[in-house]
Amino acid sequence: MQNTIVAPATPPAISAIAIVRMSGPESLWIINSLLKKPPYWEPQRLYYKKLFFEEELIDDVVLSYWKSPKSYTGEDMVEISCHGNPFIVEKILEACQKRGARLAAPGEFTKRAFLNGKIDLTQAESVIDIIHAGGSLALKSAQALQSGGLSRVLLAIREELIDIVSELEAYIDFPEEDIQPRVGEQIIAKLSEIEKKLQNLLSSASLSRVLKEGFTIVLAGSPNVGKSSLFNALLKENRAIVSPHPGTTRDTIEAECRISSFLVKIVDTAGQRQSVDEIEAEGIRRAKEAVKKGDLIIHLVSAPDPPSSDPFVLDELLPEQRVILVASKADLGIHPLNQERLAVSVVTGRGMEELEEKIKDILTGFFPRDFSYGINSRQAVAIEKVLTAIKRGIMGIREKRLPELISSELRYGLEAIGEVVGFTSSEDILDKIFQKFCIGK
Ligand SMILES: Nc1nc2c(ncn2[C@@H]2O[C@H](COP(=O)(O)OP(=O)(O)OP(=O)(O)O)[C@@H](O)[C@H]2O)c(=O)[nH]1
Ligand SMILES: [Mg+2]
Repeated sequence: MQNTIVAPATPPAISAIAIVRMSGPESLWIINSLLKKPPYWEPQRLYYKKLFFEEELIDDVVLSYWKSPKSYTGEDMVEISCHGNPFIVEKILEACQKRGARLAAPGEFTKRAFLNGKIDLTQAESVIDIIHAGGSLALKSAQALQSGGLSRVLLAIREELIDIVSELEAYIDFPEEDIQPRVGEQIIAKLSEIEKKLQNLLSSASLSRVLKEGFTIVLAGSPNVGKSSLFNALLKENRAIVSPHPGTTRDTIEAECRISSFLVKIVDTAGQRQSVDEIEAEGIRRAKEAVKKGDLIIHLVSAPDPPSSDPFVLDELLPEQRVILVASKADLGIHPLNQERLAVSVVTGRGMEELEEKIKDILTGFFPRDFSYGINSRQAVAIEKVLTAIKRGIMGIREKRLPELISSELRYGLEAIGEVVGFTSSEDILDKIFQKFCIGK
């Protein structure tokens, strides 16, 4: 752990500037060994220097020094900005390694920051979310976690739990005494408050999934109603084959794009009809699957035609699923029975803005007004454990169990909170978290 690590912090591509980072006690010594005349280092200042390895010029670079503990990792760090040429980056990495640094593992800088107490585990996890955020709400959520939003809530709960546990454990010295009913009621009230807060946190887990993976929007309807045409129009790219033959789309086709500030995955499906063709039948089965998994369904009919009964899609929607009813090909006229639907034409562009606006409104509606961040699945599993402990605690008091039994339930809850913020974390959990990172972060 004490050794010095080095890694590129920028991707291996030709660019204006590339950055190499080094962290560990030998950082300054190593960089000095690559300079003709090392400067008098002051932390967080920039130095313009020529970098050499054994008399050979590597590159003109800008260097900065971050002195322990005031650095990202908490250790001595040096950052080297060089010309954005992967070959130069390679040379710098090689030189640092020959002087004793070792190539960092993915996420090792952030892991060191965690191990050195610079950040807790939820903050470390948020770093990867910040890097991968695909929309402004996802970024906002990651930033709230980064600033310790989740830890603050959990640590406050932890304090309250510790108080309750010590109150309960005071009874252990007086085995003949029961918990007074009034005290029991007070503890139940406090635990119920905590229960509510935990439930709130847990309900944000599914939102966090859609923020990261994107909302799934599925286009569904009978053959030839213009699903693939709308798919292409939403993507602003000619992805799916469009043809006047009903049954053109066989397989489901997915593509990612952004609508407003949301990352979305749009799925084009095979038109729903009774089919004799084996391949088309499979496509229709897949379309139904896709509809079941969609966060939002756009159901299309052809505007000029009388609506045919379309038993496959609308009847199978889940109650929590949201639907936008669209009448496509509106440039060809609108049948009176389709008047209620949103009229759209990919030929004239009619209704496209309204459709995107509607999608945006529905996606925004998935989030509570005061939405701040979404927890990830690891955090959700541990918070679930805290919730179970709290529920058992409440039950224990109601059923007048021994105070030490109740307090030991609550102690499980404390442990699980420790798991989330990283007070107790096994090496495999850390490995699992940090291996998702990129090298150099
Ligand atoms: N005039 C007009 N024609 C359209 C419009 N949208 C689609 N079409 C035409 O309708 C036909 C069918 O369009 P597709 O997008 O392939 O329909 P689909 O629903 O994907 O059809 P399947 O894949 O067979 O289920 C094509 O000839 C399109 O050019 C529109 O807005 N206006
Ligand atoms: Mg199609």
